[in-house]
This record gives sequence, C-alpha cells and structure tokens, in this order.
Amino acid sequence: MKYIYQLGIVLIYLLILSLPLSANNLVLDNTALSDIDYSTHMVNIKYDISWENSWRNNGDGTEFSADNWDAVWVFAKYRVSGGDWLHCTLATDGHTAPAGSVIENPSTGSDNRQTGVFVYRNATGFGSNNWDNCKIRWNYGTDNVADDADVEIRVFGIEMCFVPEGDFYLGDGISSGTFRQTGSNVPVLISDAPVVVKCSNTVNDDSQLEGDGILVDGDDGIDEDGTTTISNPDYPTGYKAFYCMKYEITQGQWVDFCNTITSSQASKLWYLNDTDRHGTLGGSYPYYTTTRQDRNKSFLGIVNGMAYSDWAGLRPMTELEFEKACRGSQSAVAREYAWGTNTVCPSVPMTIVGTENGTETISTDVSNGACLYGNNSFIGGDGGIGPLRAGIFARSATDRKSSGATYFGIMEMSGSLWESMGTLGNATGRGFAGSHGDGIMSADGYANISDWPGYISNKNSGATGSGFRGGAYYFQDANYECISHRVHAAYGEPVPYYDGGFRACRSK
Ligand SMILES: [Ca+2]
Ligand SMILES: [Ca+2]
Ligand SMILES: [Ca+2]
Repeated sequence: MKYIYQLGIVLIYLLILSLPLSANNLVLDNTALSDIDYSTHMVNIKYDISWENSWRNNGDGTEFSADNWDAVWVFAKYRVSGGDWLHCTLATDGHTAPAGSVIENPSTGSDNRQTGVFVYRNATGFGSNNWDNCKIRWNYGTDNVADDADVEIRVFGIEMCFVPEGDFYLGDGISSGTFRQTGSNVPVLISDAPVVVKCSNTVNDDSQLEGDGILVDGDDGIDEDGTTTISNPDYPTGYKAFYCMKYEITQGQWVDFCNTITSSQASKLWYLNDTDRHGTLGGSYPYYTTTRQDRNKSFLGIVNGMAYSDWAGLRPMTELEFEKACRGSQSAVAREYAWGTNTVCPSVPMTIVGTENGTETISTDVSNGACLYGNNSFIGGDGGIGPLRAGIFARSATDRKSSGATYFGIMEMSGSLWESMGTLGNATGRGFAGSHGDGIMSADGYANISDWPGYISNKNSGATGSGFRGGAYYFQDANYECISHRVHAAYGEPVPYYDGGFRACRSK
C-alpha cells in the first residue's frame, strides 16, 4: 500500500509501506504519516494495532501489587529515496493513544535516543486489543531527514510481558549448577539489600562465583569480582522492572529483520539450514520469506540475538532476570519448570492438529506441565523434530501448568529452544551494564554495544559472557528444562546451533 501526500507548501512524497506482522495474531497495518510540523521537524507515524489474548492484572496485595500486563514494543524504520533502512528516533511526547490504550515512553539509553514505545491496556481486563489510529511522534529532524525527502516507513511490533520490580528467589536447591546461598544449596532471596550469590557444582563458571561468590544488591547492582563493594551499579539483577519478550524470536520476525538491514549485514545473519524444521525459510535479500511465520526461529546464538536486540532497541537478558521472569515472587520449588511446579508433560510424540499456518494446536496431555522436549517426531502437521509455533501451548482460562506459562505469562521459557543470555559466571558477563540497543548495528552485522556479553570477542564470533538457559526440544532429560539448571549458563557458544533460540528484553 502506498500513499502520496502533499502537505503544506513543500511537496513531500511519502511512500508508506504497510507491513503486517504475524507474531501470534499481532497485526500492525494502515501505516501512514500525518500531522507534519515543519517548524519542529516532527511528524506522526500512524498505524492500527491489534492482538489477541492480551491482559492486564491488578495486584493481589502481595509484593507484586503493581500491575502486570502484556504490551507491544513498537518501533519504526525509515529510508530515504530507496537507501538503507535506518531507525526512527521518536519524540518523548506528542504520541496519541486510542481509547483503552496507553503509550509509554521507555527509559532512554546513555545516548538519549528514544527508539520505540510500549503500547498496552490502560485498565484491568483480558481479551483482544484492536486500536486504530495510534500515533507515535517521529523526530525526523534529529535523524537529519529533510522536509522534502522521499521517505518509506516500516513499523514493527514485538509482544512483551511486563515484569514488575520486587524480591525474588534465585536457585531451586537441587538443579545442577544452581544459584545458592553461602553454606548450602538453599535458594537466595534477591531484594534491595546486599546478599552473596554462589553456585553449586558446575564446569563452566569461574572460581569467583563457585568460590567466595558475587555480591548482589537488587537495586544497586553487583560486585563484579567479589563480595564486598558494588562495582557495576547497572547490572540487570532482575529486581528492577523490565519487559521480556513473550515468545522466542519467530521465523517471521527474523525474515522481517533480515529484509530491513543492509545486504552485507543480512549476509552475516541470514542462514539456511534444513535441519529440524528450519527448512521453511527461503527467498533472497531483500525478499526473504518463510512459510511458517510463527514457528520459533532456531539456529540463533548470542551473536545473532544481540544483533537483533541492537536493531530493535532492546537488549539481552541476564540469567538472574530469566529466573525472576519465570518464578516471579513465588518460593522456589525443587527442580521447578517455568510454570512453577516440578511436574512436566510426558516425553511422548506430540500430535500437531491442523496445518501449521499459525492456527495449529497440540493434542497432547500437557496438564502436568506443557513444554517441548524429548526429541520426539511430531505426528501430523509438518512432522519432524524441532521447534513449534510460538505460544502453541497457551490456553485461556487454565492454569500455568497446562499453558507452560511463567508467573508473568511468558511462553517457552522451559523447553522449545535454548536461550542465550548474559551470565553471572564470568567477568565478561558480570560487566554487562544493561545498555539498550540504539537501532543501529555495525556495518558488518554485529551488535556494537560495548558492555554487552560477548561484545569484545564478537568480531571473532566469540560469545564469552553468555550462556544458555531453559533447555530445548532436543533433550530427553527434562532436567535441562528446569529454570535453575545452570550447567550451560556460562558456556558461551558462538556457533548458532539447531536448538538455539533467543529472546530480548528491555529495562522499564
Ligand atoms: Ca540496595
Ligand atoms: Ca526456550
Ligand atoms: Ca548499536
């Protein structure tokens, strides 16, 4: 869909590209520019947005009395006269939220660039959102776009869940490598007071974490190399509020990403491999395609995930945030999964019902804990072994166990694909200061945020500072899916494997 506008006395041709995104029924369309102000060099990017199974809860009087909700991270890319796609710097005010919605400006990074906004419900409720004529204010003057430029716009949305500020437990007392208190395998409470975090037996953490431990103060950061003085006040400890992607990155999201970067960047990040249900990607730059938009994207490691995070204005999560996002305010359960119990669905071949076009379902008894593991071939659908559609276990009006949902409604944190994130297990990982991506990768397709885990060795395809959590479809041993299992938590692996996925987050 293309529009040509004539605004004011200056002819401005605005070729607007409408890009519906299908990430579990999230649709952004009817994109247009409006309300241009030549004196301030601002213009509204208008769009309609809808998605299903949205919610906003009021607190129940516990520590998590702040609301919990799902949201969409909305950001936009532009290009002038068919040049490279660049990131739209938004204004910090002047957005228009339709009735029933909120548009929230996020915290900004050290460069003070506003890379996107969060859109979510303005009141308690559950169901579909359908908001027309949302407007976000683009400060095109800051981006050095001329008033008479020929501009194309693409608007993107990523479903996320809000994780409020509050105390939480690290460790489950028994999983391999679990975080623990000093003296025993007892889970450790992260609060706004300092506490020493250690880990149990593991082969990948450094001697500091396994030995004396690391001082963690929820709202004040960590002591990177010991147990006495906070030296990294910006380390994302999980105590402070953040948003976490509701799903692992999908094939559709990866296609959209690779079609909106340069060809040389895409040559580093686009990867064809037919192993384990990944052979549904095709096409060529900048017209990459997938026949399975909503399938979780495999063959992603920390290097790929950080590139996506930088481009989207997000950041990697830490393994502390991972446990907070799963467990919430609840007490730790020995060998617990993302849904808060230690039972898991049986490792048997699952049946996919329907064509895998985003409407398919799973017909399997998952009442004891829904997740994908066990290395079994599917019956029905496309068959084979590998990842499923994002959120396929989600069921309304049931408990967390049968949906596999975390305390905050986040999906596939146990099973599906391994997720790369920042580790507490070595110095590089502990140097992570939680900086956000600025929308712009390096020319050669890497994230270029200096404090991110793995950044220093990025150019050599390294991954020091990162590790894996949450297990994957490949494992027959369900212990890998436990949320405190840390055997690979400091195992930086640069090569994107068949069972590797990624999700990003953003500080509130
Ligand atoms: Ca404190
Ligand atoms: Ca996962
Ligand atoms: Ca960057």
